Amino acid sequence: MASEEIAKVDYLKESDKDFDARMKWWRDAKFGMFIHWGVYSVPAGIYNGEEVKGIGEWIMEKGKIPVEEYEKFAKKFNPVDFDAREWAKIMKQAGMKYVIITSKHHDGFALWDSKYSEYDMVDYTPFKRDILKELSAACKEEGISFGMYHSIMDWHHPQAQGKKYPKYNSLDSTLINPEFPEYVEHYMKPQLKELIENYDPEVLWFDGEWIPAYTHEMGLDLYQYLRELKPSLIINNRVDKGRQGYQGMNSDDKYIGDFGTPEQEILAGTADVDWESCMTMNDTWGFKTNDHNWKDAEVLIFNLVDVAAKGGNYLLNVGPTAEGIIPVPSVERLQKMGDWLKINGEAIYETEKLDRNYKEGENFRYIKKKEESIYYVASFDNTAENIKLNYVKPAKDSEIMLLGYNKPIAYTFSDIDGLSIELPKEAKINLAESSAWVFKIIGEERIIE
Ligand code: FHN
Repeated sequence: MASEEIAKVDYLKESDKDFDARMKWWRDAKFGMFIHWGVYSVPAGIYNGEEVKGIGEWIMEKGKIPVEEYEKFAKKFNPVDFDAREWAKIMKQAGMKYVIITSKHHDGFALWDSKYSEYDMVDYTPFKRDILKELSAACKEEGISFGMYHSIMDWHHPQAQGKKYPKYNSLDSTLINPEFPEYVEHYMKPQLKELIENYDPEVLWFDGEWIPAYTHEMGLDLYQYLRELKPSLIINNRVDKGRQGYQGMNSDDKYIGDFGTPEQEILAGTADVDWESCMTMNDTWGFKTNDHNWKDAEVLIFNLVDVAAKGGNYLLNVGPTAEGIIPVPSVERLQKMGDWLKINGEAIYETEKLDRNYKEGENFRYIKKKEESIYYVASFDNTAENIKLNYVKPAKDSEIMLLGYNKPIAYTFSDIDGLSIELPKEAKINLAESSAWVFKIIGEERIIE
């Protein structure tokens, strides 16, 4: 091989060993923050005095707002209260280990200072600051891995689904802009290159891949291109065309992508591939003034535990306001999750699913510590006097602990009756607030044929 030819690595054929090494931090992290933030937070669900139905970041499409009209919102986007350090502290306190923020959503607006477009935070708005530069630096300071969501669909760019095509409805199967390959090669890929070079993301989270103009071949090419730019980069399955709708998993191994992306739902069971469930706290990704349908913190904690027991990651969304504030109801829920994780985080981080059973009935979830014979059982019904468990066997003479309670818990075990744990009354007092109690058991998984 000529010395000047560097051996090209084929990242589409990565070894399991290299893949596992690259995914390790992400698998251990378990819990991340999704941030949908952009021009759509300015109208915040309302256009011409009318409530526009649907998710807030789709207001341009759902409200049939012409590009020239929508650009006026960009001219008003001035998040004077944005404080990247404050956001990073909220993530840290919540126990979130990584963040995925929209660099560019379907509306085509860039949250960074792009040299390929004036339609960006620095050149187009009165704010004139590079959001991604400030947030990536703040996350690095807090030890939070930084990632970006990037839409393949673009309702602004004339070579994509923008101006030239007044009907930019991405769901219109006849809408294939003949110039889209130009957009991919001379706009999307250069913008992605500057994002990688300037903000050093650990994850790229693609979306909008469903448009007919985008092909499987483009997906394979884009994945290889990005891994060559940054070999350690982790890229979701929406870089390609294999996702099965909101269920989020690839329909076939031929499609590329490092993890599946169930959306607004959790897999019904476990999977043999990596996956991450992304969800909103209310009903919208981008901020909407009138969406107050917030999930309780108990539901969010249950989701986190359920996802971890099934071997996945949980990506929980916040939609900041046009002023740059993460809504108070979101912050309140994240604080409660962080408080729960301060006591029970060892049962979530650096864990994996059991070989056979991830749950028992509806109120118990089993989770195993990686590379250790430690099993956690999360109990969502703490009214009972004692708990019967069949899928874990304590090591002989070992102690069973209840996280957050300082005394060993009384139990009995037999090969016939399984494990029976008594719930101490004073524990109920100590942990009354907690929505999920976690028992820590040294032992082994008990397989019942
Ligand atoms: O169209 C997007 C939507 O705006 C949002 O970004 C979600 C969250 O990932 N993904 C797409 C809908 O499937």
